[in-house]
Amino acid sequence: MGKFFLLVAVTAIFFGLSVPASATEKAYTEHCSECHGAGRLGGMGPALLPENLGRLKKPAALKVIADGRAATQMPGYGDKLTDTEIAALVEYIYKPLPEIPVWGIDEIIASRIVQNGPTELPEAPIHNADPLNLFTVVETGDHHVTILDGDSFEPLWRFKSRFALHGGAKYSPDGRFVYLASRDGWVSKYDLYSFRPVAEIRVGINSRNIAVSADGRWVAAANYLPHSLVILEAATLKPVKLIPVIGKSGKSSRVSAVYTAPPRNSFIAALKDIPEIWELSYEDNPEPVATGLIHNYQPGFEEGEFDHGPFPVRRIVLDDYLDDFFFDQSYAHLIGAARNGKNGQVVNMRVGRKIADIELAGMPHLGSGITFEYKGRAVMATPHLKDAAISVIDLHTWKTIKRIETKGPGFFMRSHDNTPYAWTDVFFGPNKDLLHIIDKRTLEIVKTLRPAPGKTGAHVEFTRDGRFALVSIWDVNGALVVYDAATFEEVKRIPMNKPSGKYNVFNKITYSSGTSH
Ligand code: DHE
Repeated sequence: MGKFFLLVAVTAIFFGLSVPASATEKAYTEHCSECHGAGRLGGMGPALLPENLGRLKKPAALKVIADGRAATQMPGYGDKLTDTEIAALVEYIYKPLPEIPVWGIDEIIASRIVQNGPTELPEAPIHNADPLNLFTVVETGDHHVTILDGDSFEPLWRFKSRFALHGGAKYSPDGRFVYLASRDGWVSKYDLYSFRPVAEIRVGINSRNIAVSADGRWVAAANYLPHSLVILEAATLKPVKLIPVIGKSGKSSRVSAVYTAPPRNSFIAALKDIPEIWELSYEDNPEPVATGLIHNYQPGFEEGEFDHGPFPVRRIVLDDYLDDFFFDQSYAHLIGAARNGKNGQVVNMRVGRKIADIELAGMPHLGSGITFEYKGRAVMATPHLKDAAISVIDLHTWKTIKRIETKGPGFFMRSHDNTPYAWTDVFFGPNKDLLHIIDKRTLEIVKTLRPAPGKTGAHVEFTRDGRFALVSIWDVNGALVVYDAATFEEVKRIPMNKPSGKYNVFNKITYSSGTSH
Protein backbone atom coordinates (compact mmCIF):
# COMPACT_ATOMS: atom_id res chain seq x y z
CA MET A 1 0.00 0.00 0.00
CA GLY A 2 1.47 3.36 -1.03
CA LYS A 3 2.24 6.23 1.31
CA PHE A 4 -0.20 8.33 -0.72
CA PHE A 5 -3.08 6.01 0.11
CA LEU A 6 -2.18 6.11 3.77
CA LEU A 7 -2.11 9.90 3.68
CA VAL A 8 -5.51 10.10 1.94
CA ALA A 9 -7.03 7.56 4.28
CA VAL A 10 -5.64 9.12 7.47
CA THR A 11 -6.78 12.54 6.24
CA ALA A 12 -10.21 11.08 5.59
CA ILE A 13 -10.32 9.74 9.14
CA PHE A 14 -9.21 12.96 10.79
CA PHE A 15 -11.11 15.45 8.67
CA GLY A 16 -14.25 13.39 8.39
CA LEU A 17 -14.28 13.10 4.56
CA SER A 18 -17.26 10.98 4.97
CA VAL A 19 -19.09 8.12 3.36
CA PRO A 20 -22.75 7.95 4.44
CA ALA A 21 -23.15 5.60 7.42
CA SER A 22 -25.63 3.45 5.54
CA ALA A 23 -23.12 2.97 2.68
CA THR A 24 -20.46 1.90 5.18
CA GLU A 25 -22.83 -0.54 6.83
CA LYS A 26 -23.65 -1.90 3.37
CA ALA A 27 -19.93 -2.25 2.57
CA TYR A 28 -19.43 -4.06 5.89
CA THR A 29 -22.34 -6.41 5.14
CA GLU A 30 -21.09 -7.05 1.62
CA HIS A 31 -17.38 -7.57 2.31
CA CYS A 32 -16.82 -8.24 6.01
CA SER A 33 -19.84 -9.77 7.73
CA GLU A 34 -19.48 -13.26 6.28
CA CYS A 35 -16.28 -13.74 8.29
CA HIS A 36 -16.49 -11.14 11.08
CA GLY A 37 -20.17 -11.65 11.89
CA ALA A 38 -23.27 -9.56 11.20
CA GLY A 39 -22.92 -7.55 14.40
CA ARG A 40 -19.07 -7.40 14.28
CA LEU A 41 -19.10 -10.10 16.94
CA GLY A 42 -16.79 -12.50 15.13
CA GLY A 43 -17.19 -15.72 13.19
CA MET A 44 -14.50 -17.24 11.02
CA GLY A 45 -12.63 -13.95 11.59
CA PRO A 46 -12.25 -12.19 14.95
CA ALA A 47 -14.76 -9.77 16.49
CA LEU A 48 -14.21 -6.20 15.26
CA LEU A 49 -14.90 -4.07 18.31
CA PRO A 50 -12.80 -1.33 19.94
CA GLU A 51 -12.46 -3.60 22.99
CA ASN A 52 -10.66 -6.17 20.81
CA LEU A 53 -8.70 -3.82 18.57
CA GLY A 54 -6.59 -2.14 21.25
CA ARG A 55 -3.30 -3.39 19.80
CA LEU A 56 -4.16 -2.41 16.22
CA LYS A 57 -3.75 1.31 15.55
CA LYS A 58 -6.07 2.89 12.95
CA PRO A 59 -3.35 3.40 10.26
CA ALA A 60 -2.44 -0.28 10.62
CA ALA A 61 -6.13 -1.23 10.32
CA LEU A 62 -6.31 0.75 7.04
CA LYS A 63 -3.39 -1.25 5.74
CA VAL A 64 -4.95 -4.57 6.78
CA ILE A 65 -8.23 -3.78 4.98
CA ALA A 66 -6.38 -2.59 1.87
CA ASP A 67 -3.69 -5.27 1.69
CA GLY A 68 -4.95 -8.20 3.77
CA ARG A 69 -3.31 -9.74 6.82
CA ALA A 70 -0.42 -12.15 6.60
CA ALA A 71 -1.00 -15.62 8.01
CA THR A 72 -4.77 -15.30 8.23
CA GLN A 73 -7.68 -15.79 5.82
CA MET A 74 -8.09 -11.96 5.58
CA PRO A 75 -7.76 -10.84 1.92
CA GLY A 76 -6.99 -7.27 0.77
CA TYR A 77 -9.82 -5.02 -0.47
CA GLY A 78 -7.65 -2.27 -1.99
CA ASP A 79 -8.91 -3.16 -5.47
CA LYS A 80 -12.59 -3.28 -4.50
CA LEU A 81 -13.00 -0.30 -2.17
CA THR A 82 -11.87 3.30 -2.52
CA ASP A 83 -9.50 4.86 0.00
CA THR A 84 -12.38 6.84 1.51
CA GLU A 85 -14.56 3.75 1.80
CA ILE A 86 -11.75 1.90 3.58
CA ALA A 87 -11.25 4.83 5.94
CA ALA A 88 -14.99 4.84 6.69
CA LEU A 89 -14.88 1.11 7.43
CA VAL A 90 -12.02 1.68 9.88
CA GLU A 91 -14.07 4.33 11.67
CA TYR A 92 -17.03 1.96 11.71
CA ILE A 93 -15.20 -0.95 13.33
CA TYR A 94 -13.67 1.28 16.03
CA LYS A 95 -17.09 2.67 16.98
CA PRO A 96 -18.29 1.11 20.25
CA LEU A 97 -21.46 -0.94 19.94
CA PRO A 98 -24.38 0.65 21.81
CA GLU A 99 -24.34 -2.49 23.91
CA ILE A 100 -21.93 -5.41 23.97
CA PRO A 101 -23.94 -8.59 24.14
CA VAL A 102 -23.56 -10.27 27.48
CA TRP A 103 -22.36 -13.86 27.57
CA GLY A 104 -22.19 -14.56 31.28
CA ILE A 105 -22.80 -17.58 33.40
CA ASP A 106 -26.59 -17.51 32.87
CA GLU A 107 -26.28 -17.49 29.07
CA ILE A 108 -23.65 -20.25 29.23
CA ILE A 109 -25.80 -22.46 31.44
CA ALA A 110 -28.90 -21.85 29.29
CA SER A 111 -27.07 -22.84 26.10
CA ARG A 112 -26.14 -26.35 27.24
CA ILE A 113 -27.61 -29.22 25.23
CA VAL A 114 -27.32 -32.87 26.26
CA GLN A 115 -27.72 -35.23 23.30
CA ASN A 116 -26.77 -38.53 24.93
CA GLY A 117 -26.38 -39.02 28.66
CA PRO A 118 -24.02 -41.60 30.20
CA THR A 119 -26.70 -44.31 30.37
CA GLU A 120 -27.33 -44.03 26.64
CA LEU A 121 -23.70 -44.75 25.73
CA PRO A 122 -22.33 -48.31 25.30
CA GLU A 123 -19.68 -49.91 27.53
CA ALA A 124 -17.44 -50.86 24.61
CA PRO A 125 -16.84 -49.64 21.04
CA ILE A 126 -19.55 -50.55 18.53
CA HIS A 127 -16.92 -50.67 15.77
CA ASN A 128 -13.93 -52.91 15.14
CA ALA A 129 -11.36 -50.21 14.51
CA ASP A 130 -8.48 -49.57 16.94
CA PRO A 131 -10.02 -46.78 19.09
CA LEU A 132 -6.58 -45.28 19.68
CA ASN A 133 -5.72 -45.14 15.99
CA LEU A 134 -8.73 -43.10 14.94
CA PHE A 135 -8.31 -39.66 13.39
CA THR A 136 -10.67 -36.75 13.86
CA VAL A 137 -10.57 -34.84 10.56
CA VAL A 138 -12.01 -31.32 10.50
CA GLU A 139 -13.46 -30.52 7.07
CA THR A 140 -13.83 -26.73 7.04
CA GLY A 141 -15.20 -26.66 3.46
CA ASP A 142 -18.70 -27.64 4.59
CA HIS A 143 -18.25 -27.58 8.39
CA HIS A 144 -18.20 -31.33 8.89
CA VAL A 145 -16.04 -33.77 10.83
CA THR A 146 -14.98 -37.21 9.66
CA ILE A 147 -13.78 -39.95 12.00
CA LEU A 148 -11.25 -41.99 10.04
CA ASP A 149 -9.93 -45.49 10.76
CA GLY A 150 -6.14 -45.10 10.98
CA ASP A 151 -5.51 -48.68 9.83
CA SER A 152 -7.88 -49.11 6.88
CA PHE A 153 -8.05 -45.36 6.13
CA GLU A 154 -11.83 -45.75 5.72
CA PRO A 155 -14.13 -42.99 6.99
CA LEU A 156 -16.30 -44.43 9.81
CA TRP A 157 -18.53 -41.50 10.76
CA ARG A 158 -19.19 -38.09 9.20
CA PHE A 159 -21.27 -35.44 10.99
CA LYS A 160 -22.09 -31.76 10.73
CA SER A 161 -20.09 -29.67 13.15
CA ARG A 162 -20.64 -26.20 14.56
CA PHE A 163 -19.56 -23.27 12.34
CA ALA A 164 -15.81 -22.81 11.77
CA LEU A 165 -14.09 -25.26 14.06
CA HIS A 166 -10.57 -24.07 14.81
CA GLY A 167 -7.62 -25.45 16.72
CA GLY A 168 -6.73 -29.01 17.47
CA ALA A 169 -9.30 -31.59 18.53
CA LYS A 170 -8.78 -32.54 22.18
CA TYR A 171 -9.40 -36.01 23.63
CA SER A 172 -10.26 -37.47 27.04
CA PRO A 173 -7.14 -39.20 28.47
CA ASP A 174 -8.50 -42.65 27.52
CA GLY A 175 -9.16 -41.45 23.97
CA ARG A 176 -12.86 -42.26 24.13
CA PHE A 177 -14.28 -38.74 23.78
CA VAL A 178 -13.31 -35.94 21.45
CA TYR A 179 -13.92 -32.26 22.28
CA LEU A 180 -14.12 -29.63 19.54
CA ALA A 181 -14.34 -25.84 19.71
CA SER A 182 -15.83 -23.47 17.14
CA ARG A 183 -14.81 -19.90 16.55
CA ASP A 184 -18.35 -18.83 17.52
CA GLY A 185 -18.02 -20.19 21.02
CA TRP A 186 -19.41 -23.73 21.00
CA VAL A 187 -17.67 -26.59 22.79
CA SER A 188 -18.95 -29.97 21.60
CA LYS A 189 -18.25 -33.46 22.92
CA TYR A 190 -18.59 -36.68 20.89
CA ASP A 191 -18.34 -40.37 21.82
CA LEU A 192 -15.88 -42.33 19.67
CA TYR A 193 -17.18 -45.71 20.94
CA SER A 194 -20.75 -45.22 19.71
CA PHE A 195 -20.24 -42.39 17.19
CA ARG A 196 -22.83 -40.21 18.89
CA PRO A 197 -22.83 -36.61 20.09
CA VAL A 198 -22.77 -36.27 23.89
CA ALA A 199 -23.26 -32.61 24.80
CA GLU A 200 -22.65 -29.04 23.69
CA ILE A 201 -22.37 -25.68 25.38
CA ARG A 202 -21.73 -22.14 24.15
CA VAL A 203 -18.97 -20.69 26.33
CA GLY A 204 -18.50 -17.41 24.49
CA ILE A 205 -19.40 -15.31 21.47
CA ASN A 206 -15.99 -15.51 19.82
CA SER A 207 -13.74 -18.25 21.15
CA ARG A 208 -10.13 -19.19 20.74
CA ASN A 209 -9.49 -22.78 21.80
CA ILE A 210 -9.98 -25.41 24.48
CA ALA A 211 -7.79 -27.69 26.59
CA VAL A 212 -8.65 -30.88 28.47
CA SER A 213 -7.01 -31.47 31.85
CA ALA A 214 -4.56 -34.39 32.09
CA ASP A 215 -6.86 -36.11 34.60
CA GLY A 216 -9.74 -35.79 32.13
CA ARG A 217 -12.02 -34.01 34.61
CA TRP A 218 -12.04 -30.48 33.24
CA VAL A 219 -12.20 -28.55 29.98
CA ALA A 220 -10.85 -24.99 29.86
CA ALA A 221 -12.12 -22.66 27.14
CA ALA A 222 -10.37 -19.44 26.08
CA ASN A 223 -12.42 -16.57 24.66
CA TYR A 224 -11.83 -13.45 22.59
CA LEU A 225 -15.33 -12.15 23.34
CA PRO A 226 -16.17 -11.73 26.13
CA HIS A 227 -12.72 -11.49 27.71
CA SER A 228 -13.04 -14.66 29.75
CA LEU A 229 -11.86 -18.16 30.57
CA VAL A 230 -14.48 -20.80 31.30
CA ILE A 231 -13.91 -24.08 33.13
CA LEU A 232 -16.32 -26.92 32.37
CA GLU A 233 -16.77 -30.30 33.97
CA ALA A 234 -15.58 -32.64 31.19
CA ALA A 235 -18.14 -35.39 31.88
CA THR A 236 -21.20 -33.19 31.50
CA LEU A 237 -19.88 -29.92 30.04
CA LYS A 238 -21.51 -28.12 32.97
CA PRO A 239 -19.76 -24.82 33.71
CA VAL A 240 -17.77 -24.80 36.92
CA LYS A 241 -16.08 -21.43 36.92
CA LEU A 242 -16.26 -18.27 34.81
CA ILE A 243 -13.15 -16.13 35.04
CA PRO A 244 -13.27 -12.59 33.62
CA VAL A 245 -9.76 -11.94 32.29
CA ILE A 246 -8.62 -8.74 33.96
CA GLY A 247 -4.93 -7.91 34.23
CA LYS A 248 -2.95 -6.48 37.10
CA SER A 249 -3.58 -2.97 35.77
CA GLY A 250 -7.35 -3.50 35.72
CA LYS A 251 -7.44 -3.76 31.92
CA SER A 252 -9.26 -6.73 30.39
CA SER A 253 -7.86 -8.97 27.67
CA ARG A 254 -8.60 -11.54 25.01
CA VAL A 255 -7.00 -14.92 25.66
CA SER A 256 -4.37 -15.97 23.09
CA ALA A 257 -4.80 -19.68 23.89
CA VAL A 258 -5.05 -22.13 26.78
CA TYR A 259 -3.21 -25.46 27.08
CA THR A 260 -3.03 -28.19 29.67
CA ALA A 261 0.36 -28.76 31.34
CA PRO A 262 0.13 -32.41 32.51
CA PRO A 263 3.17 -32.56 34.82
CA ARG A 264 2.05 -29.33 36.51
CA ASN A 265 -1.62 -30.31 36.85
CA SER A 266 -2.58 -26.95 35.51
CA PHE A 267 -4.04 -25.03 32.60
CA ILE A 268 -1.75 -22.32 31.21
CA ALA A 269 -3.17 -19.38 29.28
CA ALA A 270 -1.41 -16.47 27.62
CA LEU A 271 -3.22 -13.18 27.22
CA LYS A 272 -3.33 -11.10 24.07
CA ASP A 273 -3.91 -7.54 25.27
CA ILE A 274 -1.93 -7.57 28.50
CA PRO A 275 1.54 -9.09 28.91
CA GLU A 276 0.60 -11.78 31.40
CA ILE A 277 0.53 -15.56 31.61
CA TRP A 278 -2.09 -17.17 33.84
CA GLU A 279 -1.71 -20.60 35.35
CA LEU A 280 -4.84 -22.27 36.76
CA SER A 281 -4.10 -25.24 38.97
CA TYR A 282 -6.50 -28.17 38.80
CA GLU A 283 -4.60 -30.19 41.38
CA ASP A 284 -6.65 -31.30 44.42
CA ASN A 285 -9.75 -29.56 43.24
CA PRO A 286 -12.75 -30.48 45.32
CA GLU A 287 -15.89 -31.61 43.55
CA PRO A 288 -17.41 -28.24 42.72
CA VAL A 289 -19.94 -29.67 40.33
CA ALA A 290 -21.20 -32.28 42.74
CA THR A 291 -22.22 -29.49 45.07
CA GLY A 292 -23.65 -27.45 42.20
CA LEU A 293 -21.18 -24.69 42.98
CA ILE A 294 -20.31 -22.08 40.41
CA HIS A 295 -17.47 -19.86 41.46
CA ASN A 296 -17.16 -16.37 40.16
CA TYR A 297 -13.63 -15.16 40.22
CA GLN A 298 -12.78 -11.92 41.98
CA PRO A 299 -10.21 -9.81 40.13
CA GLY A 300 -7.70 -7.66 41.94
CA PHE A 301 -5.16 -10.11 43.31
CA GLU A 302 -1.47 -9.23 43.07
CA GLU A 303 1.37 -10.82 41.13
CA GLY A 304 2.58 -13.93 42.93
CA GLU A 305 -0.70 -14.19 44.81
CA PHE A 306 -3.53 -16.53 44.00
CA ASP A 307 -7.20 -15.87 43.91
CA HIS A 308 -9.37 -18.22 45.91
CA GLY A 309 -11.60 -21.16 45.25
CA PRO A 310 -11.01 -23.99 42.79
CA PHE A 311 -8.73 -23.30 39.82
CA PRO A 312 -6.79 -20.54 41.58
CA VAL A 313 -5.12 -18.21 39.10
CA ARG A 314 -1.38 -17.58 39.33
CA ARG A 315 -0.34 -14.47 37.43
CA ILE A 316 3.07 -14.14 35.72
CA VAL A 317 3.77 -10.63 34.44
CA LEU A 318 5.93 -10.29 31.31
CA ASP A 319 7.32 -7.39 29.33
CA ASP A 320 5.71 -8.34 26.00
CA TYR A 321 2.47 -9.91 24.79
CA LEU A 322 2.24 -13.56 23.79
CA ASP A 323 0.16 -14.30 20.72
CA ASP A 324 1.53 -17.75 20.18
CA PHE A 325 3.38 -20.16 22.46
CA PHE A 326 4.25 -23.72 23.23
CA PHE A 327 6.09 -25.80 25.83
CA ASP A 328 9.08 -28.07 26.11
CA GLN A 329 8.18 -31.69 26.89
CA SER A 330 8.61 -31.19 30.66
CA TYR A 331 6.34 -28.14 30.65
CA ALA A 332 9.02 -26.40 32.71
CA HIS A 333 9.46 -23.80 29.97
CA LEU A 334 7.00 -21.82 27.91
CA ILE A 335 8.37 -20.50 24.63
CA GLY A 336 6.27 -17.65 23.27
CA ALA A 337 6.26 -14.70 20.93
CA ALA A 338 4.20 -11.70 19.96
CA ARG A 339 3.12 -11.67 16.32
CA ASN A 340 5.00 -8.43 15.70
CA GLY A 341 7.84 -9.19 18.12
CA LYS A 342 11.51 -9.12 17.21
CA ASN A 343 12.30 -11.96 19.57
CA GLY A 344 10.63 -14.82 21.32
CA GLN A 345 10.83 -15.24 25.07
CA VAL A 346 11.37 -18.23 27.33
CA VAL A 347 9.49 -18.27 30.62
CA ASN A 348 10.52 -20.66 33.36
CA MET A 349 7.20 -21.82 34.78
CA ARG A 350 8.69 -22.88 38.11
CA VAL A 351 10.13 -19.48 39.01
CA GLY A 352 7.50 -17.61 37.04
CA ARG A 353 9.65 -15.23 35.02
CA LYS A 354 11.37 -14.76 31.71
CA ILE A 355 14.80 -16.41 31.62
CA ALA A 356 15.89 -15.90 28.02
CA ASP A 357 15.17 -14.13 24.75
CA ILE A 358 15.34 -16.21 21.63
CA GLU A 359 15.97 -15.23 18.06
CA LEU A 360 12.53 -15.62 16.50
CA ALA A 361 11.80 -12.85 14.02
CA GLY A 362 9.61 -13.74 11.01
CA MET A 363 6.44 -14.51 12.97
CA PRO A 364 7.08 -18.01 14.26
CA HIS A 365 4.03 -20.26 14.42
CA LEU A 366 4.94 -21.69 17.78
CA GLY A 367 1.58 -23.40 18.29
CA SER A 368 2.73 -25.94 15.73
CA GLY A 369 6.30 -26.25 16.97
CA ILE A 370 7.74 -29.69 17.71
CA THR A 371 10.56 -30.97 19.90
CA PHE A 372 13.01 -33.82 19.23
CA GLU A 373 16.56 -34.93 19.97
CA TYR A 374 19.36 -33.79 17.71
CA LYS A 375 22.88 -35.07 18.40
CA GLY A 376 22.00 -35.87 22.00
CA ARG A 377 20.40 -32.55 22.84
CA ALA A 378 16.77 -31.51 23.02
CA VAL A 379 15.77 -29.04 20.31
CA MET A 380 12.59 -27.37 19.11
CA ALA A 381 11.69 -26.58 15.52
CA THR A 382 9.12 -24.06 14.35
CA PRO A 383 7.94 -22.76 11.00
CA HIS A 384 7.47 -19.01 10.41
CA LEU A 385 4.37 -17.37 9.00
CA LYS A 386 6.39 -14.64 7.27
CA ASP A 387 9.75 -16.25 6.66
CA ALA A 388 10.70 -19.08 4.30
CA ALA A 389 12.56 -20.98 7.00
CA ILE A 390 12.33 -23.42 9.87
CA SER A 391 14.18 -22.37 13.04
CA VAL A 392 15.80 -25.11 15.07
CA ILE A 393 16.60 -23.96 18.63
CA ASP A 394 18.60 -25.67 21.37
CA LEU A 395 16.32 -26.08 24.39
CA HIS A 396 19.23 -25.73 26.81
CA THR A 397 21.19 -22.77 25.47
CA TRP A 398 18.14 -21.22 23.70
CA LYS A 399 20.38 -20.46 20.69
CA THR A 400 19.32 -21.07 17.09
CA ILE A 401 21.39 -23.95 15.84
CA LYS A 402 20.03 -23.92 12.31
CA ARG A 403 17.72 -22.02 9.99
CA ILE A 404 16.50 -24.46 7.36
CA GLU A 405 15.63 -22.50 4.22
CA THR A 406 12.31 -23.56 2.68
CA LYS A 407 10.36 -22.72 -0.49
CA GLY A 408 8.02 -20.38 1.40
CA PRO A 409 6.54 -19.52 4.82
CA GLY A 410 4.88 -22.49 6.52
CA PHE A 411 2.00 -23.02 8.96
CA PHE A 412 2.29 -26.51 10.42
CA MET A 413 5.02 -28.97 11.34
CA ARG A 414 4.80 -32.57 12.55
CA SER A 415 6.88 -35.60 13.41
CA HIS A 416 6.56 -38.84 15.39
CA ASP A 417 8.88 -40.70 17.77
CA ASN A 418 9.05 -43.63 15.32
CA THR A 419 10.24 -41.65 12.31
CA PRO A 420 13.55 -39.87 11.71
CA TYR A 421 11.72 -37.25 9.64
CA ALA A 422 9.78 -34.06 10.34
CA TRP A 423 7.25 -32.84 7.77
CA THR A 424 6.37 -29.22 7.17
CA ASP A 425 4.21 -27.36 4.67
CA VAL A 426 4.80 -24.32 2.51
CA PHE A 427 1.51 -22.54 3.17
CA PHE A 428 1.96 -19.13 1.60
CA GLY A 429 3.15 -17.89 -1.78
CA PRO A 430 3.63 -19.48 -5.19
CA ASN A 431 4.90 -22.76 -3.73
CA LYS A 432 1.95 -23.34 -1.40
CA ASP A 433 1.46 -26.80 -2.93
CA LEU A 434 4.82 -28.06 -1.61
CA LEU A 435 5.70 -30.02 1.53
CA HIS A 436 9.22 -30.52 2.81
CA ILE A 437 10.51 -33.59 4.62
CA ILE A 438 13.41 -32.82 6.96
CA ASP A 439 15.79 -35.44 8.33
CA LYS A 440 15.89 -34.84 12.11
CA ARG A 441 19.40 -36.38 12.21
CA THR A 442 20.99 -33.94 9.75
CA LEU A 443 18.49 -31.05 9.71
CA GLU A 444 18.54 -31.20 5.91
CA ILE A 445 15.52 -31.30 3.60
CA VAL A 446 15.64 -34.77 2.05
CA LYS A 447 12.48 -34.69 -0.04
CA THR A 448 9.96 -32.16 -1.34
CA LEU A 449 6.49 -33.40 -2.30
CA ARG A 450 3.78 -31.78 -4.41
CA PRO A 451 0.63 -33.83 -3.64
CA ALA A 452 -1.80 -31.72 -5.73
CA PRO A 453 -0.23 -29.16 -8.09
CA GLY A 454 -1.65 -25.67 -7.56
CA LYS A 455 -3.55 -26.58 -4.36
CA THR A 456 -2.36 -25.92 -0.82
CA GLY A 457 -0.97 -29.08 0.74
CA ALA A 458 -0.75 -28.68 4.50
CA HIS A 459 -0.98 -30.05 8.02
CA VAL A 460 0.57 -33.48 8.42
CA GLU A 461 -0.35 -36.04 11.07
CA PHE A 462 1.03 -39.54 11.63
CA THR A 463 -0.71 -42.79 12.40
CA ARG A 464 -0.34 -44.17 15.91
CA ASP A 465 2.74 -46.25 14.92
CA GLY A 466 4.30 -43.47 12.84
CA ARG A 467 4.30 -45.59 9.65
CA PHE A 468 2.02 -43.34 7.63
CA ALA A 469 1.76 -39.58 7.25
CA LEU A 470 -1.57 -37.98 6.30
CA VAL A 471 -1.50 -34.69 4.39
CA SER A 472 -4.46 -32.35 3.70
CA ILE A 473 -5.28 -30.89 0.31
CA TRP A 474 -7.00 -27.64 1.33
CA ASP A 475 -9.65 -27.44 -1.35
CA VAL A 476 -13.40 -28.02 -1.47
CA ASN A 477 -12.53 -30.81 -3.88
CA GLY A 478 -9.68 -31.75 -1.61
CA ALA A 479 -8.41 -34.95 -0.07
CA LEU A 480 -6.34 -36.58 2.60
CA VAL A 481 -3.28 -38.08 0.98
CA VAL A 482 -1.74 -40.98 2.89
CA TYR A 483 2.02 -41.39 2.45
CA ASP A 484 4.30 -44.21 3.55
CA ALA A 485 6.41 -42.30 6.10
CA ALA A 486 9.58 -44.25 5.23
CA THR A 487 9.47 -44.34 1.41
CA PHE A 488 7.39 -41.15 0.91
CA GLU A 489 5.26 -43.06 -1.64
CA GLU A 490 1.55 -42.27 -1.87
CA VAL A 491 -0.60 -45.08 -0.45
CA LYS A 492 -4.15 -43.72 -0.68
CA ARG A 493 -6.16 -40.58 -1.50
CA ILE A 494 -9.42 -40.04 0.42
CA PRO A 495 -11.73 -37.31 -0.96
CA MET A 496 -12.51 -34.59 1.63
CA ASN A 497 -13.99 -31.09 1.66
CA LYS A 498 -11.14 -28.75 2.63
CA PRO A 499 -9.76 -30.90 5.46
CA SER A 500 -7.97 -28.33 7.61
CA GLY A 501 -6.56 -30.51 10.38
CA LYS A 502 -6.51 -34.16 11.49
CA TYR A 503 -5.70 -35.45 14.94
CA ASN A 504 -4.65 -39.00 15.84
CA VAL A 505 -6.07 -40.17 19.17
CA PHE A 506 -2.94 -41.98 20.40
CA ASN A 507 -0.48 -39.24 19.41
CA LYS A 508 -2.60 -36.61 21.16
CA ILE A 509 -3.30 -38.49 24.39
CA THR A 510 0.36 -39.47 24.79
CA TYR A 511 1.44 -35.85 24.16
CA SER A 512 3.84 -37.09 21.46
CA SER A 513 6.75 -34.69 21.05
CA GLY A 514 6.07 -34.59 17.30
CA THR A 515 2.48 -33.41 17.53
CA SER A 516 0.49 -30.45 18.83
CA HIS A 517 -0.66 -30.82 22.43
FE1 DHE B 1 -5.01 -21.47 13.76
C1 DHE B 1 -4.44 -24.17 15.80
C2 DHE B 1 -4.09 -19.40 16.31
C3 DHE B 1 -5.37 -18.77 11.71
C4 DHE B 1 -5.96 -23.51 11.22
N1 DHE B 1 -4.36 -21.73 15.67
C5 DHE B 1 -4.27 -22.93 16.34
C6 DHE B 1 -3.97 -22.69 17.73
C7 DHE B 1 -3.87 -21.34 17.89
C8 DHE B 1 -4.11 -20.74 16.59
C9 DHE B 1 -3.56 -20.57 19.17
C10 DHE B 1 -3.79 -23.76 18.80
C11 DHE B 1 -5.13 -24.07 19.37
C12 DHE B 1 -5.27 -25.48 19.90
O1 DHE B 1 -4.97 -26.42 19.17
O2 DHE B 1 -5.72 -25.66 21.02
N2 DHE B 1 -4.74 -19.44 13.95
C13 DHE B 1 -4.30 -18.82 15.05
C14 DHE B 1 -4.11 -17.42 14.79
O3 DHE B 1 -3.73 -16.55 15.63
C15 DHE B 1 -4.36 -17.19 13.36
C16 DHE B 1 -3.02 -16.85 12.66
C17 DHE B 1 -5.33 -16.02 13.10
C18 DHE B 1 -6.74 -16.32 13.43
O4 DHE B 1 -7.55 -16.28 12.49
O5 DHE B 1 -7.05 -16.64 14.57
C19 DHE B 1 -4.88 -18.55 12.95
N3 DHE B 1 -5.57 -21.19 11.81
C20 DHE B 1 -5.68 -20.01 11.18
C21 DHE B 1 -6.15 -20.15 9.84
O6 DHE B 1 -6.38 -19.22 9.02
C22 DHE B 1 -6.23 -21.59 9.56
C23 DHE B 1 -5.11 -21.94 8.57
C24 DHE B 1 -7.59 -22.02 8.96
C25 DHE B 1 -8.74 -22.03 9.92
O7 DHE B 1 -9.34 -23.09 10.06
O8 DHE B 1 -9.05 -20.99 10.52
C26 DHE B 1 -5.92 -22.17 10.94
N4 DHE B 1 -5.14 -23.45 13.53
C27 DHE B 1 -5.54 -24.11 12.40
C28 DHE B 1 -5.47 -25.54 12.62
C29 DHE B 1 -5.01 -25.73 13.93
C30 DHE B 1 -4.83 -24.40 14.49
C31 DHE B 1 -5.78 -26.62 11.58
C32 DHE B 1 -4.72 -27.04 14.67
C33 DHE B 1 -3.27 -27.39 14.48
C34 DHE B 1 -2.87 -28.64 15.19
O9 DHE B 1 -2.28 -29.49 14.54
O10 DHE B 1 -3.13 -28.80 16.39
